Amino acid sequence: MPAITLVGAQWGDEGKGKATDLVGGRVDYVVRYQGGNNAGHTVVIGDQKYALHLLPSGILSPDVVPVIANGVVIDPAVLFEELDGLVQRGVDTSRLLISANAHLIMPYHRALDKVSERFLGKGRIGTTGRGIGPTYADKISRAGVRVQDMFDAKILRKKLELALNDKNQILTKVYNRRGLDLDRILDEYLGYAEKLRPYVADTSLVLNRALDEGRTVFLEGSQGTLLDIDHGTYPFVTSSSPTAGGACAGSGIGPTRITKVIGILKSYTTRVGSGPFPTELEDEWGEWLRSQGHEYGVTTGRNRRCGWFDAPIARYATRVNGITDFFLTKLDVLSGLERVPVCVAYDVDGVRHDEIPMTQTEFHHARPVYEYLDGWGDDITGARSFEDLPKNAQVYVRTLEELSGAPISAIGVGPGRDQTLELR
Ligand code: 2SA
Ligand code: GDP
Ligand code: MG
Repeated sequence: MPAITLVGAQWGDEGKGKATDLVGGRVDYVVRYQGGNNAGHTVVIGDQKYALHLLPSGILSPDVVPVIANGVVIDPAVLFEELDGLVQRGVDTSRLLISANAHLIMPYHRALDKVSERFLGKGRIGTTGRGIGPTYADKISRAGVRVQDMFDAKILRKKLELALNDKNQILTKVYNRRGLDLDRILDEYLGYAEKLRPYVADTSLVLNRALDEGRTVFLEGSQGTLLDIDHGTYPFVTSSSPTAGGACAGSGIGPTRITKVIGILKSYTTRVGSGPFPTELEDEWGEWLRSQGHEYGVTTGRNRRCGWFDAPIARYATRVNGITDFFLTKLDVLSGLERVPVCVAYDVDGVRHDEIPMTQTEFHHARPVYEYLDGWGDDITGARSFEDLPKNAQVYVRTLEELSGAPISAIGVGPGRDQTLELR
């Protein structure tokens, strides 16, 4: 059986958590392959709402093996807090597997993330402050600390000594902050080691064996395509590869095993943090979308920036991820509009661009070219098939499908598990 990848097609918060939870009943493994507790995935089951930051959304499905793979960065304190919270709510978390190669977020990563953002002032990225960027920076510069390092006190001490030599200099000399104490960090992380040990596995081996045995592996992306370190709106991106290519490196599964790439696409656009956003609405319509769609950060509670649907972005996501199917979410949020603007291209300094322009400067200058579709007044949260949707909503979906370049195979009309229309 195949591996399936799910990616966010915009700037994150498209509804990936709900989509993953929906397939949870049909797959055997759900794998996080990048990012860390910067993610905020919401799953609503009946009257219960779960906000997951680090754990794969599949943890809520009793027959799924949830996996935190090598490409993820782990803050152990957050991991145990999230696990304990679920256990208290009666969720069985014992099946979780964690890669020995995943990197650890250390206290100095969190400190550096926060202090460097403050230092950047208006030029800040708008990170979640969880230490994600500094942890990946250490990984790439080969100075990171991995899960397996926690099981050898000598190695952990040595790695921490090396790291703190450098980080404490930066914290004290560059940012005028207090340095961090090695023994305190060592004690704290050695304390986590024994709690973590039962979960640790060679996850790449486990997943490949599972595929050999005909099981289905679902690779759950966090954040989104435009936040990708390579393909996103750099430098206003996260420090990992949420795009479909990242799923292979982040999990140790070869690309030939992935047969389907599902793009999660919101019926309009949102973004958290700084950076270009051509369809952003800084007027009452932006506020309308925010309140209708409850667009507030799941991790930080920040207001999400809101705008109309942007087709060049959806096309770009189709291209860089090789999307085979879209799951269109939050269609219900647009109910009540007389007409719905859709950005079909950009005007960049007087020149029409049908695709995302090549350079950052051009993208910063991009102004949306809108076409207007007729809206629908009816509440659609009770619709259970495509035919239940008002005609104008059907036209909206078909237009987005055509503009985005891949078939829409499911539509979300509410946050609940049952509020989904399957098209094929
Ligand atoms: P970071 O912390 O280094 O990954 O931040 C870098 C950029 O990536 C953005 N980012 C996100 N964008 C949308 N949603 C995210 N998760 C949370 C959510 C966000 C929240 O689901 O609501 O609660 O604020 C997420 N995580 C990272 C971030 O805004 C920066 O632009
Ligand atoms: P993720 O980061 O992509 O998992 O998305 P978030 O959980 O950050 O944000 C998506 C929000 O939209 C969550 O509050 C979901 O419960 C909610 N949601 C998902 N799909 C739908 C939908 O089709 N309609 C509505 N109204 N809400 C949805
Ligand atoms: Mg989110």
